[in-house]
Amino acid sequence: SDTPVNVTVTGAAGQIGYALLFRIASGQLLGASTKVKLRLLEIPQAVRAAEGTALELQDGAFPLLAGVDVFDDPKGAFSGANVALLVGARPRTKGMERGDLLEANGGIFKPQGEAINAGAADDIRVLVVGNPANTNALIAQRNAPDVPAERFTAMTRLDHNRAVAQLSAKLGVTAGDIRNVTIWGNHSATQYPDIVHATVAGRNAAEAVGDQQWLENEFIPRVAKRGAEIIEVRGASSAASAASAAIDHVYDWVNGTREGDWTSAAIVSDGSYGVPAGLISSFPVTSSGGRWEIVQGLDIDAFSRARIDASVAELEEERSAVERLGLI
Ligand code: NAX
Repeated sequence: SDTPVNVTVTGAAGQIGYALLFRIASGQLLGASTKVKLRLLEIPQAVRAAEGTALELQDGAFPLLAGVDVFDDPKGAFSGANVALLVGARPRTKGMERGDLLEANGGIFKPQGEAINAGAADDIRVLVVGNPANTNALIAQRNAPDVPAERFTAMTRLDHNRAVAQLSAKLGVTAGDIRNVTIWGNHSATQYPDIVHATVAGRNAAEAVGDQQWLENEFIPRVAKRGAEIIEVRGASSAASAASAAIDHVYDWVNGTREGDWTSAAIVSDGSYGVPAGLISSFPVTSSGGRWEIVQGLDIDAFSRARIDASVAELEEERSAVERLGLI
């Protein structure tokens, strides 16, 4: 269509932002026939750097890019937003307790939720990337009471893609041959990457691997701790892969998941699989008609149940902590 879609990106001057913005501008977020207008939000100290990125975006001469505006206030940045990618967050610094981290991020995601509530477009879709992503998404969602809760999501697609990649490497196939992998729970070290229902070329993947030791002692911890591995090897945290996963998440949300497959996204729980309603937790999901749906009816074995429960318990603790802080 000729009307551009307004895409707001926070943390635009950061390293994920740098990788993400060029892929959005090239049409990979929404498809090759949708014009986009970028609205970049940064803190005042980083606005100049964001403006530099805006100059580079202009120099890309992207046919679908209808404009780039830079903001230092959430109200302006989210005004008219159709898609919002919340990447900027307060990182955990040395000696910081989890409560301090949640409080500092509450100072970011509460006003951003309020600004989305006040001024975003009716079809707003929000993806939170900035950590702790699930609980930051919960804070934003609960501060946007006029927006349907289902429009707030948090990113576990990078974890999902990492799981697919590890499994495909183990089986000597390409990522596209793997289906029905799930990340459950929190985007944290407690997440549960689940291949019980995964298939490779139509065959059960766990059976094809045939090695429960590998699954428990290599696959699960490697996926859950992949972020630390990247930092150790690259000398900086995941950026392009995180941007790529954010693109995948929004693209699938808008355009649908492929037939016979599902993906993973942290969405507001409706109580499915015993995950308390209202928590933003990762599930196996399909998308069609622009809506996520939780895949129903999967058998959950005892091993999976314990892993899911542990990660969900962590999310409940985080929710209690932000309740105590008055953030939700
Ligand atoms: P950077 O530190 O490079 O960039 C963050 C940017 O956010 C900075 O430019 C900062 O000025 C900006 N910012 C801070 N507060 C802001 C606010 N209130 N409004 C607007 N902008 C603000 O971090 P980067 O590597 O880009 O990572 C961004 C976030 O993604 C981090 O929280 C990180 O932990 C998280 N990640 C989440 C992942 C996921 O799978 N969900 C994976 C990758 C990544 O680790």
